[in-house]
Amino acid sequence: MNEETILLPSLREKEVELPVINEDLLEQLKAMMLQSQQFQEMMMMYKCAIREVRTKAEVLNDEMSVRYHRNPISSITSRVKKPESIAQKLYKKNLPFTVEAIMTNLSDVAGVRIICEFIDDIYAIAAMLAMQDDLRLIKIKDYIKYPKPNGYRSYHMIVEIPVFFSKGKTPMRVEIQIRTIAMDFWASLDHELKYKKNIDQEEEEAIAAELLFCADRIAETDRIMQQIRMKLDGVEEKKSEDKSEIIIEG
Ligand code: 0O2
Repeated sequence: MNEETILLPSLREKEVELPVINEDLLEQLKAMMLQSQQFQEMMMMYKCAIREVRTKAEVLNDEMSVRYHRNPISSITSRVKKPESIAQKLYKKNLPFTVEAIMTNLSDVAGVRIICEFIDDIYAIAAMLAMQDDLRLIKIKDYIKYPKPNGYRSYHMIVEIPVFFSKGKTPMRVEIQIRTIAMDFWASLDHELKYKKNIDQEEEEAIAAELLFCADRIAETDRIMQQIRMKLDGVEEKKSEDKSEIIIEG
């Protein structure tokens, strides 16, 4: 893995305040996007790219469930970014509000979230996806090895996947987030805090501190659960070895 593909924790400090788009302008942009045929087509293309990535993850899960008698993936969710979030991101990056700007510069319009039971499953799924030769790995952000200062943990991959449309093959970018059930549970509560309006700063800081405390406990629990999993796998392996050693006397 290239050094540059790992996001350095210092770059993720919360104090980096980004410009916030004015509500009226946001509504106008959203309406403009929704009326545009080109925008609708682009969103359809991203939805198709999501389907391709989901299928790849489902195939790996099916294969591993037959081979190892357990599902490494407990669930998969996906979404295309809302027009207002796309507009917000373009504005923050000082980019024009065009389909071309979106497709060239935004990597998370299509998002797939893969939820695993164990940390090792995250890395196994990520490696199995990365080695598929039709999938181009563009960027990795390992927020498990390098958690964000607020405690956020997840493994992010930006990939480019070819999708075959009537006009030909189009490479499409998809953001894949892979995390454990516990990390996902934490992230959904943290997400609520992020978007909570009318919360005073003192309370926000107190909740953020509690969330950070929980994130560390969750990481520790994930680690212990992984060790138990490995012990149980060891027991299973031993059992099947013992069975294969049975000598049938005639
Ligand atoms: P939403 O609503 O989930 O779409 P980039 O410009 O792409 O390099 P970006 O987008 O900040 O920078 O990339 P990063 O850090 O990989 O984050 C992308 C997504 O990860 C976010 O999308 C969230 O889904 C998730 N994420 C990142 N940090 C946090 C966090 O601290 N808490 C939670 N709950 N989720 C996080 P969006 O667009 O912010 O939101």
